[in-house]
Order: sequence, then C-alpha cells, then structure tokens
Amino acid sequence: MTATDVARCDDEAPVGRRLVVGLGISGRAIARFLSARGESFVMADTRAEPPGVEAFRQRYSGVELHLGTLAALDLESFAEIVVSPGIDLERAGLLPMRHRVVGEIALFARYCRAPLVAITGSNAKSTVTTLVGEIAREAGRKVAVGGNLGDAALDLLLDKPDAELFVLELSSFQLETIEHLGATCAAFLNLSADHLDRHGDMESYRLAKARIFAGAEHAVVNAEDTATWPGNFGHEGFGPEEPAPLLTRFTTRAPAPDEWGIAAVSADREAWLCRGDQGLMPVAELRLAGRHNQANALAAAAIADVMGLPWSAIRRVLARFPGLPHRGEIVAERNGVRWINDSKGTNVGATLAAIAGLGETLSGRLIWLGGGVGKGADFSPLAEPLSRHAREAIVFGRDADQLVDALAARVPTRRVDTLQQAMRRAASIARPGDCVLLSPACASLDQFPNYLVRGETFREILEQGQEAAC
Ligand code: UMA
Ligand code: ADP
Repeated sequence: MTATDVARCDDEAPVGRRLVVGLGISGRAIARFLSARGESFVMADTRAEPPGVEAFRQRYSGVELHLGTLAALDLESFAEIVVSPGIDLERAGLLPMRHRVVGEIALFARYCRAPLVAITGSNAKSTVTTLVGEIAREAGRKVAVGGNLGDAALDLLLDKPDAELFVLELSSFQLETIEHLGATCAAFLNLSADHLDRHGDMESYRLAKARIFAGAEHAVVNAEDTATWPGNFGHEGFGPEEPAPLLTRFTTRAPAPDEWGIAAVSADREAWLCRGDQGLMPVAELRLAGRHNQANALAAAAIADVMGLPWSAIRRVLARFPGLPHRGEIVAERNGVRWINDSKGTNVGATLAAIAGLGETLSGRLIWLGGGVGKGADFSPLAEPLSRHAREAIVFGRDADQLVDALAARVPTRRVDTLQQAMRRAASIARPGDCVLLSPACASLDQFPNYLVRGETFREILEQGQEAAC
C-alpha cells in the first residue's frame, strides 16, 4: 500500500476513536492493521477471559482493553465499531449501533487497491478459493489468498503489499456487515442450511451471503441453484443505484452457450469440462473425485476465465490439485476397508455431497460417523441417501439424539459418546469393500477446538491402531 493510497482511502474512513470487538484471528488482524496506520482504538471482547488476552496485553501495552459485556461501554463515543465475524450483533447488544458497525472485510475493501476475487457459498469455498489462487500463481500472478481460510484479509493487506490480485474466501458472518465490497469477481457457489442458530432462517442467511455482490463487476453463480443468483435478491444484496454485475453461470449439466458445464464435445463422446461448446479438458483428467468436485472445478475455471487467466494454467492446476486435507481425504485402507476423513463436512449439504460422491464408487457399504453441534439444522435429508448406502449410522456429540430421531426409522443407527467409540464400533462391523466416512454434518466445537483437530484425531486414532482396541 503506498502513501497515496492511504490518503485516498482516508476520505472514506470516519474520524475519531474506534472500538474493535473480538480477540480472535480477525480482532488481532484489525488491531495490527489499525496500529500500523497509527489509528487509536479500544479493544474489547465479550468474554471475561478470552484466549490470547495476555499476549495482546504485552504486545499492545498502550491500548485500553475491555473484557465482558459491551453494555458497560459508552458505545456512542466511538466513531466506528469494528466487529469480528464471531460476534452476533443482536446478542452483543450492537443492533442499535448498526449504522456505525463494520467488519474486518469492510476495512479491507476500504484500503485494497488491487483486483479482488471474493468467494462464498455454504460449501466448497476453501476448495474453490485455493484452486483460483493456484491458477493465478501458475499464470505468474502475484496473488494473495486468505480470508475465512488461512491468513486474515487485513494481514494479507499488510504482508503482501505488492499483490496484483487478492482471492478471499468469505463467510456469511464476514459478509453480514458489508455495505460495499467492490469485488472484480464475486462468486456464490451454493446454498444449503448452515449457521441457522446465528442467522435465524434461510432467507437471512442467504441475504447475508448475497452482500458479496455489492459493487461487484462480475458474478459467478450456480446455474442449478437459483438461490445464488444476484437477480433474486431485490435491493437487499446490493443497492438499486448500483449496476447489476455481469453474470457467468456454471452447471454440471450440458452448458448453455455462455455457461460452464459438462458435455461430450470430442468425437469419441467423452465428457469434457467446457464453456459453451468449447472444451477445456476431459473430466477424466481432473484429479479431484466426485460430482461435487466437478462443480468446484467448473466454478474455479469460470472465475479464473473472468479474471483473464489463461486456460493452459487452469488445465494444469485442475489436473494436479489433490484436494485439501479433511475434505474427503482417504487416510487409511485396512483389511479392505477405506477410512475417509471429511471432518470439514460441517453441515448437512456438505455431508450429502460427500455421501453422493462416495456412493458412486462403493463395492461394499458405507459406515457413517456424524454428530457434534448441528447449528439448528434439519438432519432429515440424510435419511434417504444413508438408507440406500449405509450399513450403519454411528452418531456422537451434543446433537446425537437429534440425529437418532432423524435417522433411526430408516437406517440402523447406533448412538455413542465420542469419536473414538464411534470408530471402534465402525471397525467392529466393517466388512471388506466398506468405507468408514467421518463427515459429521455438524460443527465440532462441543468436543474439539475445531474441525481440524477432529480430523487429526481421526487420523491419529487410525495411525495408533486404537480403533481396533476394546
Ligand atoms: N467470541 C466471543 N466474544 C467476542 C469475540 C469472539 O464470544 O468478543 C467468540 C465467538 O462467538 C466465536 C469465537 O469467539 O465462537 C471466535 O470468534 P472470532 O470472531 O474471534 O473468530 P476469529 O478467530 O476471528 O476467526 C474468524 C473465523 N471464525 C468465525 O467466523 C467463527 C475463522 O473462520 C476465520 O478463519 C478467521 O476469522 C479469519 O478470517 C473459521 C470458521 O469456523 C474457519 N468459520 C465459519 C465457517 O467456516 O463455517 C464461519
Ligand atoms: P467450505 O470452505 O465452504 O467449508 P470446503 O472446500 O472446505 O468448503 O469443503 C467443505 C466440505 O463441503 C467438504 O468436506 C465436502 O464434504 C463438501 N463439499 C465440497 N464441495 C461441495 C459442493 N460443490 N457442494 C456441496 N458440498 C461440497
């Protein structure tokens, strides 16, 4: 960021002291960014003893720190309140101050001067974000990738000042507070139930995500999921005064002339990824498996194409990208039984995609491990595919009883307490050809710090052979 940029951006920033809420990854990035710019701020966290508080005190000894309810602060005295994504504005008592509330991503948008690709959706965000970043790198661009995965957006702005392109994964929590993002390309990949405990209902969740289109030049959306289309948001997603973005759609069916999709374009009728009738590459050359990953590859190709990245780079990356850890990752093959870690399957939509992808490939049956924090979701859509593919559903964690209620009438269902117990039960009933799938359809926070630790625990139990112990 140059001095000229800072001066230009300051026009948009309110004058006065700020309140920063949250001592997590985002809050620390906001504090670092404001400090680097010499801005004064007060730091707050609604928890009495948030993790990392001592490290913060040491690093920012001159910054006033407030812990506990925000009601104890004179909120009116702050020119701007910068919240972390985990903050529920209503619960934190910030709704009356809504006009002064922004998030980390609003600060990013205020100061970012390079083109931005912004990616949201209920599922596949990390996979598509990583693919687009890899394609840009392959094409020789200086690209910075982060947001809801990896580095916080504001850390990227400080640490990669020469980036020619930013690619950000954005969650509904990060988008909820956005008024104007101004992405060169905004992608909304899919919508299925998630975070309903925070957003209340599907429409509020969808509208939070739709803010990704505010000020966007191009939109990439899912042709098979009308909930992702910007035209469906009325004036809630972006203001009536802003022109609608140019639209590109992707589908796993045969594409319309300007869409990305899958069709037989070669003489031998082989299925290809294509844009209209122009073939990009045969589906068989994709390293990622499953129909859902074909959609992800098409979304990444569509975004890369919109950003002017060459097809040769797209092809090379799609042919070699093995997928991210904890997303349909085969971690062991034992006695003819495959063990798959899909710990990032944290909602029903993700788990349905994982089951559908695997169902095509199984010679035996599926043993499904799920449970944790359901975030207000309806688990009943899992019953039909599990009744077709599963030997047993083994459920654990806080919302296990809700899973039993949703599944037991159609699928043999066993309730246990922990992941390890679930794995022992799975090992005791698995037969050669079967697949044990950890794709919990739930967040992990009742029993693990996050989904990564849940996935690592699954792997460690297998590495130590503890799934077989009694
Ligand atoms: N919290 C409080 N009081 C506070 C501040 C936080 O109780 O004052 C609680 C929140 O309710 C939450 C936790 O602390 O339970 C963390 O919240 P946070 O906003 O401080 O989170 P960060 O550490 O800043 O991490 C966030 C994202 N997490 C959430 O949105 C919950 C991270 O995504 C993201 O990597 C990071 O910003 C940087 O952008 C993680 C995530 O789980 C992977 N995201 C959700 C998802 O993908 O489904 C949205
Ligand atoms: P996100 O960042 O949105 O959580 P990820 O790329 O990390 O997305 O994938 C999370 C999970 O979503 C995966 O473990 C997989 O089960 C599921 N998934 C991946 N792609 C899709 C898709 N296109 N549609 C539905 N579910 C998907």
